[in-house]
Formats: sequence, structure tokens, C-alpha cells
Amino acid sequence: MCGERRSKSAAQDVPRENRGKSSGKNSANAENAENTENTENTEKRTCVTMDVTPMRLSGVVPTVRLGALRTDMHSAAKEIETQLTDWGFMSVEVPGIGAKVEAMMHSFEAACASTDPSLADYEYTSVPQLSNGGTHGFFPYLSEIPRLAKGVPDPKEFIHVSGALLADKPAGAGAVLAAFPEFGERAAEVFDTAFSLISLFGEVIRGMMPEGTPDFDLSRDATNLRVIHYRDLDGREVLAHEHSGIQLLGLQLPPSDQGLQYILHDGTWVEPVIAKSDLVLCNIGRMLSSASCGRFRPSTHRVHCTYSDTDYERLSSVLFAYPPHQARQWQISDEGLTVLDETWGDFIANRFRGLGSE
Ligand SMILES: O=C(O)CCC(=O)C(=O)O
Ligand SMILES: [Fe+2]
Repeated sequence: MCGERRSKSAAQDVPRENRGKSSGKNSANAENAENTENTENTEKRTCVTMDVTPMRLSGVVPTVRLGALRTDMHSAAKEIETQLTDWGFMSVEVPGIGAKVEAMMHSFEAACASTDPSLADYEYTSVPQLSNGGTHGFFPYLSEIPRLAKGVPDPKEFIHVSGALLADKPAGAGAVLAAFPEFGERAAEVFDTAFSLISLFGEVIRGMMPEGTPDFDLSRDATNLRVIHYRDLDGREVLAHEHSGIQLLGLQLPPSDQGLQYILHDGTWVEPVIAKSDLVLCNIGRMLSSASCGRFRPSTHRVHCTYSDTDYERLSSVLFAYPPHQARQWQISDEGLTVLDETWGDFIANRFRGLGSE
């Protein structure tokens, strides 16, 4: 059982009326605001951020080489620990990852536009699912209604490519990748890199936890790569409502445009500058917040964007990393480790624990 420690949940502790306020404290951020001014509006389909401080990460966070992920993540461990302590999320720069993610997102955009084959034939409700694996398949436009959205769906369509789907488990689950082979190949490559990276973030975080903390035991089958296409926004500024992920860890890959914002411990919002870059962000999910007895709060985030053109679109992708659904939940505090009777699958079934929904 968890002791007295309470989660530093900024979103819970800060009065809602203060949450939109940005932090002007960081001089790197102020400097960055000037830099972005020069590049904004130079390209069609770019949004501007209102009232939230940009947070420059390129050249600030550790560099991790694609060919040396383990070595470089271990060398970066101390900096990553400090990020988590100071910001509530983490970031590294991985030269070369941005081009792979961008090509994958564009082939998803092309798949969304295709009528023969059609992604609608691979809707998550019709793709064979593993009873203990992740959800996978296509989620049509307007199919997700986040908990805090008052019944209004987010203006997006997306796909979940799970490790199970990539391994065609159960048989037939991978048919969508055969139907869209270019997307399939690109998603498989991004999944592998993102899964390695997130496992290494997990090792760093585990090193910050008490002795006896179990291995995070991330499951490829239960982990999903979500690729999102926002479109037909109809003037909306809120593309994704404030939320935190349910999973153990999340990895936000570089999106096609700005707009992804995070709440800091003091309740102010910042916008990491990651669009079209090689920067990735690692989020704490509600499962890890629970397992750590609130040592880490969930990394609450949202997507807000103000754009001028009516055909504005945005592409993004995130890896959601889960333990096996059939494994038993655990919690560790300074008083020790408790293994619960409930499984992580039960945690998902009870997904509205904590804030937001995923
Ligand atoms: O679109 C983005 O940049 C973030 C998406 C996200 O946070 C989510 O789907 O959970
Ligand atoms: Fe999210």
C-alpha cells in the first residue's frame, strides 16, 4: 500500500482559473519566443500559440544517437532525472527520427484519403483483438470523446498500431498493414525505435524509485503507436482537451506543427518547441503515477492551436507503452512493495481514475 506521499498533481492543485497563465520566468523561453516570431507564418498551415510560453528544447536537452540509444540514454540519465523532477516530463533529441516520423505520418494521411483500400474496413471494432493485448485498428473521424470535452469529440481520425497487430496476433489483425504496405513499413520502424527509447526512459525512471522497484515489464503486444490526423477543425482552437495518459509511459514524437502544451508543477502551461524536429517528449502515465505511489504525477497535456487557413490539418504520433494486461498491479513507496490482486487490465477497465482520458 502507498504511504502518506501525495501526488504533486499540478492540474489538481492549481485553481482552474490560473491554469491558462503562462510562465514568463525562464529566460531560455523568452529568447525562444523571439526566435519563433521570425519563423511563424512563413509557411501555410502553421498555427500560432496564444498566451503560452514556448519552451525551447533543441540544443538544451541531451542528444541520443539512433545507433547508440542505450549508451547515450544511460549517459543522459542524470539530465533526464532533473527534467522529470523540474518539469514533470522528459525530452531528448534523436537526430534522424524526425524524418522517419514525418514520412510515416504522411503515409497515414495518404491512407486516410484512400477509398480503395479504405481504412474504414479496418476499424478497431472489426480488427481481431487480443483479449489481453492493446486496442488496435482505425478510429474514424470524431470517434473519440475525451472525458473533459463535455460530449464534444476531438476533430481527428487515428490508428493504433500495436505490437500485437505488427506481429499479426491474433491472425488477421495485421491485414490493415498489408492493405497499406508503405504505412505499415514506416510504422513498424518507428514503433521499434520508439519502443526501445521508451524502455530506456523507463530504466532511468526506475533508477529514481526505491530499491526493489520491479522491472517495468513493458509489453510490445500491449503497446500502441497512435498516429493522428486532425482535420476539418471548423474554427476550433482546442484540438485535444487537457488530459493525461492511462498507460505507464507515453512518447510524443515530433508533430507536423506546434500546439502540444504541458502543465508544469506550478500550474503554468508551456509549449515545447518540437514541431518538425528530432525532439521527443516522454510522459508519465497514470499507471506509473499509481505504481510510484504518487512520486510522479501524470504529465498532463493538451493541444491548442490558432490557425488562419480553413483547410488547416495537423499530424502527430505518440507511443503508449503498457505492461502486459494480465500482470498484477504493484505499488512501491519508501515503506516497500505491494503487489495488488488487480491486474493492469483491471486498471484500464477502470480507466477514469485520475484526470482526463486517453
Ligand atoms: O497531437 C498531439 O500532439 C498529442 C496527442 C495526444 O496527446 C494524445 O493523443 O494522447
Ligand atoms: Fe496525450
